[in-house]
Amino acid sequence: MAATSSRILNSTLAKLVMSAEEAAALIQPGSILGMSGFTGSGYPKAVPTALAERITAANEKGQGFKVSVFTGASTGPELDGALAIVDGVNLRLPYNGDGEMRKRINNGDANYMDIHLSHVAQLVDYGFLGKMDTAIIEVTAILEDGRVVPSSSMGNNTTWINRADKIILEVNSDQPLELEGMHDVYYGLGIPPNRTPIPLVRSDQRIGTPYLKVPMEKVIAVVCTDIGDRASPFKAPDEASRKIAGHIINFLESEVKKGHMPSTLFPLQSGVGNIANAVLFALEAAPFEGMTAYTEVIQDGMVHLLDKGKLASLSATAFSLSPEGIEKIMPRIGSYRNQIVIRQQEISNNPEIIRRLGVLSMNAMIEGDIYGNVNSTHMMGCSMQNGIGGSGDFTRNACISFMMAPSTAKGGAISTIVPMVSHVDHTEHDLQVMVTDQGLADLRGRSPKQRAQLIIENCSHPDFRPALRDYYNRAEKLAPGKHTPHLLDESLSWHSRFLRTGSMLA
Ligand code: 0RQ
Repeated sequence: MAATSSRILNSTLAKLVMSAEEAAALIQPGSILGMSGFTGSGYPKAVPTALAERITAANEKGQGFKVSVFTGASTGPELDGALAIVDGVNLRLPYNGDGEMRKRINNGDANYMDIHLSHVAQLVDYGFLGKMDTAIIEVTAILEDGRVVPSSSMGNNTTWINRADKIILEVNSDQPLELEGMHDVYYGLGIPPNRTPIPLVRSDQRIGTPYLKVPMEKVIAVVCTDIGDRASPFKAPDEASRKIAGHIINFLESEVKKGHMPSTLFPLQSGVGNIANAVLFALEAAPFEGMTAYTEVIQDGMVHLLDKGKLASLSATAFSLSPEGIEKIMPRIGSYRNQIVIRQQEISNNPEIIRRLGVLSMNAMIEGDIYGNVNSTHMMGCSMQNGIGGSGDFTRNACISFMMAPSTAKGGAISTIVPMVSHVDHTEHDLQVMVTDQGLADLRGRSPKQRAQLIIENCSHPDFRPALRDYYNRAEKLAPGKHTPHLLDESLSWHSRFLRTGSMLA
């Protein structure tokens, strides 16, 4: 007998409560599954794990069983990890941070489509990615009238619920009931030619309803669980991250002095990881008050700024807290209800809104080149790290977009500033500022050659700077075109040297 939950108040849906194994038995091989989840929060846990067991049993009998998995962004070990280990994934999109899944993607066993987070819902809405069979959505509670309280992320839930033939709800009693009222679910997005402007003109504005509308006739199972979200441990900012944060704060101060923006700044977007958190913590001591955020994920640093009274409001599509953050913040999450809005990612990452609000975007890169092209996703041009995520949505459309990295990686063997990036996610046309621990290059209003000199002098590590200067000077003399001078036989030689010798140093 499956466990029931006091969180399922609707009598029709309460009758559909079953075990995760029974629900997983309703999923057919070859299905396209739309799952909730974004940066390790709000993803279904019990059903994907049970599905992985079912896939194992099918494989043992020699019956091939794979599914395609669409999510909001990264999930956790019970979903991506479990399905990857049993080799159960045909196509995965749009973003992954799980190590087991990464292995299958990079050894060629799983197909992975790395796409802008703002594109996912519309590609499914347009019907370009095939028919979605089943949506598996984690929720906090089901109200008496059937309205559903979303969980710790929104991601693509509205689209999956609309587009899938069948729906499985996972009601997670680990999610605080106080999440009720924090979400803003917008149902006004149509598809062309009937789209109208999204009426959001302030980052803290609410334009929808706090609840998910779930057509009851499509629900085939309700599963109860109490498994907690994956939480990534928080690393205290290292020296490089602190220096990067310092350069950005100085730059923002000078932008305010020049009158380019008010002292509240424009709404902030901050990516994931160590550097992003370091910038957020550094903003505490910076002379900006009443800041706002229009971003994707709520890391510990964002909530810290709210607590310190520096940040007035925060709009995102998901929480992505450390274990300590979950312990400290989730029990009193209700007290943030007037300051935090959780939106679907079609809105949080929407180019129209990002451009309208004049967002300041700050994202980490793997490497950048002397002309300002950026690689956010690929190691040595071939292996997928995580994915582009929302970095492209924000970098292309922000008022000022920052790309940040330590100037070296792998203990100094790799320069993150290279002659030519080994994969391009963000082009020289997209970003305005490149920053490393060495310094900041303001690329606005500069030609490629001016950018190259700035990036080499301000951002590259002194161990690699002479070689970059040498490359650039020779390219300027010898390249057939002088607009973006390159030596094509040599431009990727730094990467091939690393692959051959373990170091980019000559
Ligand atoms: O490898 O773990 O084996 O040591 O790359 O590097 O320095 O720990 O950086 O965790 O902040 O991730 C760009 C990947 C940075 C991330 C990226 C190696 C390095 C290490 C990780 P090890 P760090 P972070 C909002 C925005 C795209 C999505 C995005 C990312 C590993 O920020 O996925 O921005 N961004 N979304 O040693 C080879 C180089 C290297 C390198 C670092 N140049 N060459 N290896 N490494 N630089 C959120 C969402 O969209 C959901």
